Amino acid sequence: MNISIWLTRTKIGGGNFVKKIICNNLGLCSYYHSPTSSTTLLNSHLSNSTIRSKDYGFHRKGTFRFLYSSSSSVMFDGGRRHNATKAGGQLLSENDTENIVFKESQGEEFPGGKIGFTSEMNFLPGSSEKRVQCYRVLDEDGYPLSSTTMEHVSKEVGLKVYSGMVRLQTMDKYFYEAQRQGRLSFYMTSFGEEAINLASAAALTSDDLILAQYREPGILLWRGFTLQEFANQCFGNNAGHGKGRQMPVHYGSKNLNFMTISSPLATQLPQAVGVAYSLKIEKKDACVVAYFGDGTTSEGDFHAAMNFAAVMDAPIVFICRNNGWAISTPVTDQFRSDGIVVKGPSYGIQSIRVDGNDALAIYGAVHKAREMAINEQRPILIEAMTYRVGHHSTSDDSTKYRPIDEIEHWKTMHSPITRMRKWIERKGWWSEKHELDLQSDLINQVKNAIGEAEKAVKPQLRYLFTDVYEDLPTNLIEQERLLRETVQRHPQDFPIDVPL
Ligand SMILES: Cc1ncc(C[n+]2csc(CCOP(=O)(O)OP(=O)(O)O)c2C)c(N)n1
Ligand SMILES: [Mg+2]
Repeated sequence: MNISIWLTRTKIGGGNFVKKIICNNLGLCSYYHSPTSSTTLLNSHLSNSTIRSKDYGFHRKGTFRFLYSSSSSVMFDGGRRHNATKAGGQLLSENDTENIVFKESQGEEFPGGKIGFTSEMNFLPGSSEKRVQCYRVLDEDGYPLSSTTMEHVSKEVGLKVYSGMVRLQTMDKYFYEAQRQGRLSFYMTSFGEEAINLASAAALTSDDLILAQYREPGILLWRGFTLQEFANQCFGNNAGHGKGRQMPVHYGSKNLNFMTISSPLATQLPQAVGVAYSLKIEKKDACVVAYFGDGTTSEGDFHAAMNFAAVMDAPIVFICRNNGWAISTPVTDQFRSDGIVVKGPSYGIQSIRVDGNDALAIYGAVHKAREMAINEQRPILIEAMTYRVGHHSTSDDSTKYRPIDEIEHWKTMHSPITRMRKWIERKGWWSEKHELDLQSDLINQVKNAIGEAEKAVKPQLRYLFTDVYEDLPTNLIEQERLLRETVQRHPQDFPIDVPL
């Protein structure tokens, strides 16, 4: 039996790389390694007895095994006899086997590609005990990890990301309070998820189109949506872009390439792929970025979007904010997989898990993902691990279904804002004085915006029916007539500040 095995370029310890291993059914096994050319060639002995072996993986020193044709075990006995170790006496590590691509003479050209056969009945495991690790740049104290690869962050970007996070937090705090005082009908905060918001926005260009869920207003903030515009939308006044036709926090901005939020979960995802496909057709130097929560991945639209993006090679970056909760449903009741990141490869999508409370990790991963999506014309999935520190919305009290200690722990020990502040302070870019000035300035700006939005005139009743059709269809003309009649009959049931 002739078998060729290619091992892709893989770090195998000691700074050396295995680039290629070729195995033939020879009686001898020889092995050599060249650190300078980064090439390793292995001619290995393949014995029938070892093909039948059920003992997969590594065992004693000097022997290593590979999975063959997805299930049979092929043992390359590079043991003591043949001295099958790398330069420096190291054995190939278990990780090396993960990158092996097998090609063999047996098998069938099924539609979609050649598949080898096995005599063993093996079911693929549903999940792995070893969870996918999280890419991180800064530790909890804002120190870069010693071995981390980090995208360069300029002082300007670093400070803009940090002050944007504080701006978002301050806006959330005051808008939330305004809702508690009965001045706003509804609100949703992004507490704890400020880094995902601002650092991902910073890694994009303004040409990249955003289709978000609802906990990502920081992207708009980054792009220049003003506090007044946020307040106008939330108060549903005449100056708001939606003229009061949407619930608060359903922002949108054509100028800023930010598609208006819609409440039904995951509906933005297949749409986002369609938009990405249009960018591809037009050969634009831009991608689409679609945001969504962990709970949203249970919707069919998420899966449709992933597959659609993969087969169309659409330039899109999917960013899942895994904050642990979908209102009161914990992730443990949401899926049995190791989160979201593992779902990507099953659709053929390159994926990464990132520490969502580390602004620099998010910045680096999104920057790279954007580059790959555009240059290689393909979708990328990012799972950003975080925690929803606030209640789901103002209609929720999360202390009813999760311990207050847990919330406090994430709020105090894993704050993305504190972590970023420590980093910029250590760089000498930020001080206590800067912080105090920023805070007081922001508080004034937010309070003013709320005051102005509250005073502004409400949209006229007729706007309920405009802006969709050029000529109003007869059913809507009829609905408007009925509405006006009803308001006249029951004026006490309608807000007095809405001009008829
Ligand atoms: C199709 C659909 N089903 C249910 C809801 C009600 N709903 C609104 S938000 C939400 C939870 C979503 O959780 P997740 O996607 O994790 O986002 P998070 O709120 O945690 O940011 C649910 C179930 C909805 N809006 N749309
Ligand atoms: Mg969630």
